[in-house]
Amino acid sequence: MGVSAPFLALGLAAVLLLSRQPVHAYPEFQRYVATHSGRAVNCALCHVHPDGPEGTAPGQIGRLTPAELAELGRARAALAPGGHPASPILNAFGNHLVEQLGRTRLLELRLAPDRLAGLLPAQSDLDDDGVPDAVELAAGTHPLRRTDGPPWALFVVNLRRNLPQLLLALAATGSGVWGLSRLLHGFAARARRSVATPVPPPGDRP
Ligand SMILES: [Ca+2]
Repeated sequence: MGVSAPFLALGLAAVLLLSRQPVHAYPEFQRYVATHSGRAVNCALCHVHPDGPEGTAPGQIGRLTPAELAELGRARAALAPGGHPASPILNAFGNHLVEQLGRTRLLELRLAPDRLAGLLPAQSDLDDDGVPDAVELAAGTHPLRRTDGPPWALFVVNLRRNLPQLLLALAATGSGVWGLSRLLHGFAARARRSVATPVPPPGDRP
């Protein structure tokens, strides 16, 4: 069944309206994460530049080449999930959000930023530090920095990942300590025997 002309025009108008709106960050998410995590969170959570998309610094709108502006336009048209956006003003996490949710849903979520983390794939872990993106978002840590994460979660993850090496090191250390103690014990026993049976002077020997 074909799409009627009025609906097509309405959809096109909606796309144009969304794609022509002023370019700016979505500070509602940043404010929510900062407030509820107690951590300082800037625009670098989702954008290339920590001051956001507007300006002439690298990663901001004023510095984009014509090809990058065209890529930006394609990314901004990714209204539905799965659009494979590659916005030059967003980092990998920002593009991941658009990929997973679509811009329409993200715009809606500005009114309920507390729901964003819960809508991300549970297993998604862009920096492969073992802490899912959703957990990092809720904790206010950066989903693209392996060394930045909830301390206890990172400790548990690293403990699990390095447990075999840790057990080997403990076994090697225990074995070394046991061997050294046996060696010292042998020296001590030999010294005691020497004291118990003193060597007679040369003139007293048979
Ligand atoms: Ca992570």
